[in-house]
Amino acid sequence: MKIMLPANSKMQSKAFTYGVATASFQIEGAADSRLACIWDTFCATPGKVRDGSNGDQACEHVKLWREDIDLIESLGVDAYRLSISWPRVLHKDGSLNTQGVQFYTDLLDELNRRGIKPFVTLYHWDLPQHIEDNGGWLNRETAYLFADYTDKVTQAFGDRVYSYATFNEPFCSSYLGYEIGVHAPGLAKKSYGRQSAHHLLLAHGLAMKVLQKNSPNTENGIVLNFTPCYSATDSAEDVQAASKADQYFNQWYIKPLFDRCYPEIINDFATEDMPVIEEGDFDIIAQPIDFLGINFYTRAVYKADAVTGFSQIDMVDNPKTDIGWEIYPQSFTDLLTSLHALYPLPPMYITENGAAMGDKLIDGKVDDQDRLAYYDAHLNAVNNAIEQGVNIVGYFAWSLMDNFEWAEGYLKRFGIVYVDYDTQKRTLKSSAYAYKNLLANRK
Ligand code: IFM
Repeated sequence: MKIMLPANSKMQSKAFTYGVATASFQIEGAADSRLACIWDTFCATPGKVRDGSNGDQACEHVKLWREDIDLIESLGVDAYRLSISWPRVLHKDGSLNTQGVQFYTDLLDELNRRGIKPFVTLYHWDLPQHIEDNGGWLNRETAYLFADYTDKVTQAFGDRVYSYATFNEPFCSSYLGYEIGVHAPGLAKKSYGRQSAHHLLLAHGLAMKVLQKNSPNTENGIVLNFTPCYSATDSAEDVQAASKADQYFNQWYIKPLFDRCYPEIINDFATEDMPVIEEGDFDIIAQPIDFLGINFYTRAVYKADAVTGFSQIDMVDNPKTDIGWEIYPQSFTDLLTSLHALYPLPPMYITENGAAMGDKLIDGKVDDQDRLAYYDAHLNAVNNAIEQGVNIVGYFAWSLMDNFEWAEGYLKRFGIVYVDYDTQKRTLKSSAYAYKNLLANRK
């Protein structure tokens, strides 16, 4: 099977950027050459990660990065999206760790030498543990520490970077990490979710100001994840439930960037769950951005719930990926067109999209036709949005290679390249060959 896009698609042109994405904690390993982060602590807490694993080795990318760049180049991509490990590049006192910085400058230099654009995310969840010990994202001071970290690394990287994203998926850091505790740091309180979200967004705004000053020629923005919310029935109650879920899980993170306020659902909050918002915060948060990154995997369906307002229902009969996420590509198009209708958006990159599948390595091959079909359907869903006038300028497959999938450990494989964790051998899956073929045949 091939990935097929309409012949006249904008996505068949070389002006459209294609890439692959990874994140520091998920691939780097070499945990002993950096400070501890919240995910080291979370992994060391029994029962938090399904297979009891951690990021100590992961894909040993710190050791194997040259081979990994060969792999990236072999796919024929235009860009590589990676993240910087804050605890690798700064010491506890906030000064630069020159060894950690060197790792990234060598990597960035090599990408540039090969004509692969580096898309750098400054925060993909690996907060230094000593900062968490001081309150982490519940402490307003962390937003200022993030701006300082941004200042130092962007000066150190000079002109090596094509694009900076401040944050990857602040929803995951705040909701999963501080509100329901299934991600690091594993805290679970409603007010914590909203407060940490506010500080993450504040940190984004502060860092954008630093980027505008230090790195005015890179494309600077933020990466948000969206799980579009649908109502289980047409009843007014279910429609309202889906709208509330959408405000809570999705709009919460984008609306302040453009409208300088949180969605209406904030008025439903009990006083003790209200985040502390200081005067002027929304002006900081709503800095102009050069691009918006969109991460999409699945949708969610809601019905009204007398206690919680909305509750998700399982679409039992619909196809799912190996991580249990429904496969529903139409919702990707719906998401992109609805965001386009709601906000004055800058150009958008799809910064993550992909699927965990139950891959099998047989005779040195992984024939992941299921993932390939997912990519085909979702790339076409993006194309449909473009045809309806949405300004999407690039697409990154998540992920370059199998890696540490957070609370699932190594049990779920999202890569288009298979990783044998015992030998660290990388094997291109059928989806990687199909992606490569799509890219090679562009005009
Ligand atoms: O692996 C993650 C990634 O770190 C952030 N976005 C979702 C992916 C799949 O769960």
